[in-house]
Amino acid sequence: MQVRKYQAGTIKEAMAMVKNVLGPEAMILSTKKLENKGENSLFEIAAVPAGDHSSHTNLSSLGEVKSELMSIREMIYLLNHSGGTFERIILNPALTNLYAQLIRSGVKDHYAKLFLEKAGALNGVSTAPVKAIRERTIKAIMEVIEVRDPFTPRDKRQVVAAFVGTTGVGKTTTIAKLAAQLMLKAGKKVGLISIDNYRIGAMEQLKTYAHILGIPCFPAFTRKDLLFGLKRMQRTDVVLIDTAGQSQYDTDRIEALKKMMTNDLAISSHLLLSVATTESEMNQAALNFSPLGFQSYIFTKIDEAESCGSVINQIMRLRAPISYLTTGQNVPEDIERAHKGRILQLLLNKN
Ligand SMILES: Nc1nc2c(ncn2[C@@H]2O[C@H](COP(=O)(O)OP(=O)(O)O)[C@@H](O)[C@H]2O)c(=O)[nH]1
Ligand SMILES: [Mg+2]
Repeated sequence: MQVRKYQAGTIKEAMAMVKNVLGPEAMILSTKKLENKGENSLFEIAAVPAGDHSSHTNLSSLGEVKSELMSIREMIYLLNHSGGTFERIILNPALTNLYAQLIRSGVKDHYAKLFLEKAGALNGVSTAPVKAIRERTIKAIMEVIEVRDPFTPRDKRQVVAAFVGTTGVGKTTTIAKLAAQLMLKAGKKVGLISIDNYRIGAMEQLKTYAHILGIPCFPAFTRKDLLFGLKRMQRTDVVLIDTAGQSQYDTDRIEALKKMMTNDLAISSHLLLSVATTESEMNQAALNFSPLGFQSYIFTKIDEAESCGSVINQIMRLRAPISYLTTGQNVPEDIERAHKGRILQLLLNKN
């Protein structure tokens, strides 16, 4: 392995030198600021040409070494996408990697920066060991993630939960998965209601699932129907309410849905957001459905998403607990109760 060193007045210049000589696939081994007596600073990058870094490395440490290396291509990407944060942590390779993982997962730079700041990673020259700062950064991320399972309360009270979100996000499928899980794993008595206040005929799919599971399912075109259905299912443990026909752009319809469900009825709302959509669609849906006062997020289509940073961005923009994640089209398997560790894993490993 032939290590080469390049020096320049700024990290960017040094990086450009490495790129020109060794190519964009070259691997960075270290970056440091040299002690020099003059007024100008001097940076040094140590790198190896592409392909050279693995030739003499023993196999057991290869994975470890690889995860600490970063190609010039990635470094330049981060320099151009980080709004200044990257320059501040680049001299700390271990943190650079954590930061890079967050950015590659789609976490917005200002949130990534906030976590690093909270961990004390951006306070000039830190004396704390890198491992401790890394742990503190992860802790800062964990602190903003709140998980809760609103469908299996400890006490005996009945849960009535409406699933809201834009058409196609996975409401009906998620209700079917959850109904099955609650019945089979938690031994709950479950009932279903389908609110279809615009008579778009979205009932059949839910009815089919109810039939397979052998549980009651009532349609609700009006508030009166809804009250009737709830009354008939008084003895169930959980009533899951499907809502059809609202997209994030239909603010009037969302208002109408609110009118139908609120007042004296103790119905909680849960907002489904697809991780496979764009960040701005996700944000718009959350804002427009917020009059319903949703009590948890359910993030769907994790399996289709290239990365999961948008989950963190969303809870940073509008704080609410996460209850469930869905991971595929299979009913009832592809649903998971939200866990902090899993969300962190999605954030740091899935790129
Ligand atoms: N890949 C994937 N597809 C899903 C997931 N959840 C739902 N879908 C699919 O998304 C489509 C719309 O789902 P549906 O439940 O009808 O959405 P609704 O309009 O909100 O009721 C269906 O084809 C589902 O199979 C998921 O977690 N992953
Ligand atoms: Mg539906």
